Amino acid sequence: MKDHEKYLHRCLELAALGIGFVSPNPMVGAVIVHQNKIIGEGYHQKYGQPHAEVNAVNSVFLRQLNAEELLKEATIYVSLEPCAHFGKTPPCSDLIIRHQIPKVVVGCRDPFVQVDGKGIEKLKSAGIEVIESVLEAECLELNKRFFTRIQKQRPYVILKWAQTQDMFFAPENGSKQWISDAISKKLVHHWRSEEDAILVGKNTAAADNPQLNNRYQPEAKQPKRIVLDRRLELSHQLHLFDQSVETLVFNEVKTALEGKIKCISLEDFDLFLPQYVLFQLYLQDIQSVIIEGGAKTLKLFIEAGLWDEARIFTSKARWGKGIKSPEITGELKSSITVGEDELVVISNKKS
Ligand code: AOF
Ligand code: ZN
Repeated sequence: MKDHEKYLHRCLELAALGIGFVSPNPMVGAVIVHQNKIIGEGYHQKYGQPHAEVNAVNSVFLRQLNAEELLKEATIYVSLEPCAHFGKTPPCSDLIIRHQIPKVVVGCRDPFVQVDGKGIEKLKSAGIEVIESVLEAECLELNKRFFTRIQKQRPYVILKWAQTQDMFFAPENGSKQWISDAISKKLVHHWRSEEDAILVGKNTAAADNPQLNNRYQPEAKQPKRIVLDRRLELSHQLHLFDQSVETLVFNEVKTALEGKIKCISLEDFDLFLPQYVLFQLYLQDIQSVIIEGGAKTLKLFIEAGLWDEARIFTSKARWGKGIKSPEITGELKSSITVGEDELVVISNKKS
């Protein structure tokens, strides 16, 4: 069992390299082992491109002269159930069967309707030994965005904000004032490349004129921008509308917008129902979203219980006045020091 866990850990490490590039697919890693030695490995690198198992099998052929023979005595470890369907690529379960790999160790099942146990069934029907649920909790955690999208028909929602020691979020006069440490800022930018989209409300867009990109790693994947602007009152001179990435504007006006700026209509009765907004993002294949403010927008999602994770930076500053930061309760996931700040991550077990 210990060996199974060791190789599955490697699968998880490999899988995680796909973060930001494979959405709305899951991150998947695969390792092929022959007589206790890794003879091949691979991961799903980019949406639409080969799956982890394909890359792992190909790597055996690149590294080993007698690949075909070795595979017949090998075990393939995969962090997610091998697929059973013809999607953008042929089924991975067929690939395993074709190469007569006799044993498959799987981290967790794939809930995608076209797979959902069918990959494992296919393997077993071909006489292949399948061991399931090794490091299952870790595999589920790795693909929390993918599972949320499939099981809840909405993106994984991450709330993010910074607050002062005395729980203030922004100055009362609506001006922009940086709260968190410079290192926290770099971390936030890094997070932006890990998720599909960043959402802000109208007031934050107008007051802060945010770029919502990862400026520290310009070569990294940049997230889509989402803004809630019911009456389309925001100036198009704002950074948000610079056409550098796809930008979705939720509004009631229903005018056609240009280029990469897209309009998503709200009916009067919809207001900014968080459910509606998230379902529209789901329809756009957005698998995860960071909600970066302001207080009103964050509260909307908190009150609806529609969030999965909150990442809150608390600085050492005390303001004594200002706009109060949102109140939130959930399960403490972690608490670390980032520069001068305290970063607390809370997860919502009830969402
Ligand atoms: C695997 N291994 O590495 C991944 C899997 O459109 P396609 O062909 O890329 O298929 C996408 C679906 O395949 C995706 O929704 C998920 O169910 C599964 N992803 N499966 O065997 C992999 N990335
Ligand atoms: Zn596959």
